Amino acid sequence: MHFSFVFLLATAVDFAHCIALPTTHHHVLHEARDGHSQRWANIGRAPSNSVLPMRIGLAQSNLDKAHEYLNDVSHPSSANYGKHWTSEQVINAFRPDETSIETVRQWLVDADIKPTLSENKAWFAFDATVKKADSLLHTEYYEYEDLQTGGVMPACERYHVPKHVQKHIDYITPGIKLLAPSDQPSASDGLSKRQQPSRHHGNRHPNQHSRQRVNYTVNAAQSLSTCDQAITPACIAALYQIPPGSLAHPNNSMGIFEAELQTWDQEDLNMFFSNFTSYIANGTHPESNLIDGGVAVTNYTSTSGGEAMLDLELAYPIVYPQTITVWNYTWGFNTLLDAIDGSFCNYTAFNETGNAPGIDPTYPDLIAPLGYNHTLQCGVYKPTNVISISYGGQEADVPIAYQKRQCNEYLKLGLQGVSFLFASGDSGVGNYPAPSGDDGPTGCLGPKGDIFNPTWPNTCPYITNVGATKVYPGRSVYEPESAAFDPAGGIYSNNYSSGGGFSNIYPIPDYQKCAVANFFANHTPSYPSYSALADNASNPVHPNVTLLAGSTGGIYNRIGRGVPDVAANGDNIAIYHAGHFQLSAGTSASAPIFAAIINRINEERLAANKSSLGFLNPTLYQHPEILNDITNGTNPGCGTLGFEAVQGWDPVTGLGTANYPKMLELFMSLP
Ligand SMILES: *[C@@H]1O[C@H](CO)[C@@H](O)[C@H](O)[C@H]1NC(C)=O
Ligand SMILES: *[C@@H]1O[C@H](CO)[C@@H](O)[C@H](O)[C@H]1NC(C)=O
Ligand SMILES: *[C@@H]1O[C@H](CO)[C@@H](O)[C@H](O)[C@H]1NC(C)=O
Ligand SMILES: *[C@@H]1O[C@H](CO)[C@@H](O)[C@H](O)[C@H]1NC(C)=O
Ligand SMILES: *[C@@H]1O[C@H](CO)[C@@H](O)[C@H](O)[C@H]1NC(C)=O
Ligand SMILES: *[C@@H]1O[C@H](CO)[C@@H](O)[C@H](O)[C@H]1NC(C)=O
Ligand SMILES: *[C@@H]1O[C@H](CO)[C@@H](O)[C@H](O)[C@H]1NC(C)=O
Ligand SMILES: *[C@@H]1O[C@H](CO)[C@@H](O)[C@H](O)[C@H]1NC(C)=O
Ligand SMILES: *[C@@H]1O[C@H](CO)[C@@H](O)[C@H](O)[C@H]1NC(C)=O
Ligand SMILES: *[C@@H]1O[C@H](CO)[C@@H](O)[C@H](O)[C@H]1NC(C)=O
Ligand SMILES: *[C@@H]1O[C@H](CO)[C@@H](O)[C@H](O)[C@H]1NC(C)=O
Ligand SMILES: CC(=O)N[C@H]1CO[C@H](CO)[C@@H](O)[C@@H]1O
Repeated sequence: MHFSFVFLLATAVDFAHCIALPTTHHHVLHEARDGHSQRWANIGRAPSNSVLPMRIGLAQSNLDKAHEYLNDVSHPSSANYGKHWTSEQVINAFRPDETSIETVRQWLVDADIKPTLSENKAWFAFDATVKKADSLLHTEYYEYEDLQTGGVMPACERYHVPKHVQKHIDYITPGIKLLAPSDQPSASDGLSKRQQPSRHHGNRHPNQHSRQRVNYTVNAAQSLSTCDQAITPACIAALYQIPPGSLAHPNNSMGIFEAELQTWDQEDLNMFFSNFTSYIANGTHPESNLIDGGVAVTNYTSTSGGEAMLDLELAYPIVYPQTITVWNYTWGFNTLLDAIDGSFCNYTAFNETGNAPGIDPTYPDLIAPLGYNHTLQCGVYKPTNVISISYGGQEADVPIAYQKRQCNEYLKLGLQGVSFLFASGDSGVGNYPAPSGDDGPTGCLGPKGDIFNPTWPNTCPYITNVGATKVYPGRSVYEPESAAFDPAGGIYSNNYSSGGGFSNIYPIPDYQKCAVANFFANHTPSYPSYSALADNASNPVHPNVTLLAGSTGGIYNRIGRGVPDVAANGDNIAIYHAGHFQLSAGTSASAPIFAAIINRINEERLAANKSSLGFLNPTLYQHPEILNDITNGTNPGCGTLGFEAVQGWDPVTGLGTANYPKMLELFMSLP
């Protein structure tokens, strides 16, 4: 168990001489929480003299231009295609402007607070007693106990800031967030493995009791005639026409993200290589970039992670002889982003914590028995050109400001030439029903539990999302695949269905407008819809879909960013894990497959002295002909069949699966 927050014992600034505070009518609501968490118990008012380490994140400048900047280096018809920025250029382009800094400083100084501005001018920090914070933000701080871990953290239901200050503030911590750091698939922490989530009740020891996947007997590892039963590396190479790799540029190791409790096992890898890919040397293993106490390798088979083994056994056959780098750390995407971009570290935090208390782990962790008791790692690694991530949660369970701040960071890394590929989710248009998911008995939203529930961070427009396809029994690798659906494939006996749908936060990005318009024009879903977006100012609660859907009875949004962008196989995947052959499933498989293909294309571009690809979507949507369109299947959820895979883009399989020769030809033709 570890806490994300502890009360400071230090003495606070002396507030004995407070001047009069602004009156309520000048204040406006900045953030409010939807009180549905069953995980946290309000255990009473926070003691008025305890000290809160307050952080005020300032609104960044030029964010309105950010999309344009990104497009300039990633749109195939731009003269600046591939001319990625340095991290210094990125920092300078977005630092908060002087007006924001001065307006917020003046507000605090008027309240008799002496704030410290962070080095990159992104944060004000100060210590305040609960009493002081209550009056500053016209709120009441309470203590909440995490019923799963026993951790206690302060938070409020809502807080207010002066009207003239509001637009200069991103968000304030501690604030409305009550997101636990260590229990994986809980929606209240927003992070779960896409493939076989298992519940780790607040400890750091492997405790996997996920559903055992189907065992599998290898009989013809190189044969393409059994790909309808088991997807082997040979099947994947045939499906996407990927030739054997031969290049290994020193700066093109493929990045894969693994969160806590995911170890890889050398003996498992050796057995897999020996049976399926004899061209990969026995003993081949990833390099580990250990973040904040992540631990590298184990040879103890029973604790190796299904997610890590799946990711590695899919990516190696495609990228070899290139290496793989595992970004290993305990929890949260922000810690990864901190480690590969030091400016993000300072941007989201100040001094020792670096991140949002309550959402991200706090380091040094002096409470957990095996906690990482050093400072947060900032900018210690250079990001890999490609990062594959098979973890996520639901958009409805993560505060809007937090999501947007993190989404901006994906944009900034895209500007620097990094491609992020995320698994789109395994529960179709909704979440899994409780208890597997944390969004109630249906896993869907609204008072009737019938509104589609898109995934996080997938709706962020600056990442590439990968949905899942499958080869149905009796079909061959030379026929088009279908959207993945497998009643036997989900966790806790739930159906497994490829994640897809529309954001309630982000509008449809430019690069996707035609594709989505075509989908609605030619294949209008039969369900009622609504057209609304949540934003911080008018609707500070996280996407309150009741409010968004209004009284239309609509169950999905017509004006939100569509997910996924592309697809790759994700059912009946042959792996070797925990000492035996198994079949695995999930968009967890799809992301590393597509990411490995992108890594191969980068390999060729680097060999030709070109840049890495960076943000992929503008090119993919401009050139759908480089993908195999998937037109069969649906992604059930929320008591419906979900959306349909149709001709052109759809919210089930996106633009389709990779056609490696066509992708290579197009991307090599770009500057
Ligand atoms: C969402 O909006 C509805 C309608 O305005 C309101 O009744 C409900 O309380 C809101 N939900 C939350 C959790 O704020
Ligand atoms: C931040 O850290 C510096 C040095 O470690 C210290 O002097 C300063 O008081 C800290 N500020 C806050 C707001 O914690
Ligand atoms: C798969 O095989 C292993 C080892 O032979 C065995 O322990 C496990 O129970 C089997 N699982 C199933 C679902 O048959
Ligand atoms: C790899 O990157 C390093 C530092 O970023 C650079 O100095 C080196 O020249 C690169 N290597 C090649 C072969 O491009
Ligand atoms: C990542 O680090 C954790 C400890 O934080 C360790 O248990 C796990 O084995 C590591 N995973 C990988 C893939 O190296
Ligand atoms: C891999 O090499 C190790 C040590 O050299 C050996 O013990 C093991 O049997 C080999 N594994 C396979 C699958 O060939
Ligand atoms: C397995 O790991 C232990 C330490 O964790 C080490 O002593 C042992 O030699 C390793 N075995 C193999 C086969 O690598
Ligand atoms: C982040 O801030 C810390 C402490 O203020 C500083 O030491 C470090 O250099 C900063 N890193 C970057 C990349 O700005
Ligand atoms: C950090 O943890 C290690 C191992 O658990 C322990 O030996 C060390 O004393 C700890 N250091 C601090 C400062 O707590
Ligand atoms: C799984 O999908 C089937 C349709 O194939 C449906 O009848 C069933 O209710 C679904 N089960 C769950 C738990 O959603
Ligand atoms: C199309 O998808 C359905 C399931 O939705 C499946 O039963 C059927 O076999 C698929 N057809 C082809 C040609 O793969
Ligand atoms: C079915 C099969 O080919 N199994 C082989 C997998 O690899 C191990 C190690 O090389 C062999 O012992 C098995 O025969």
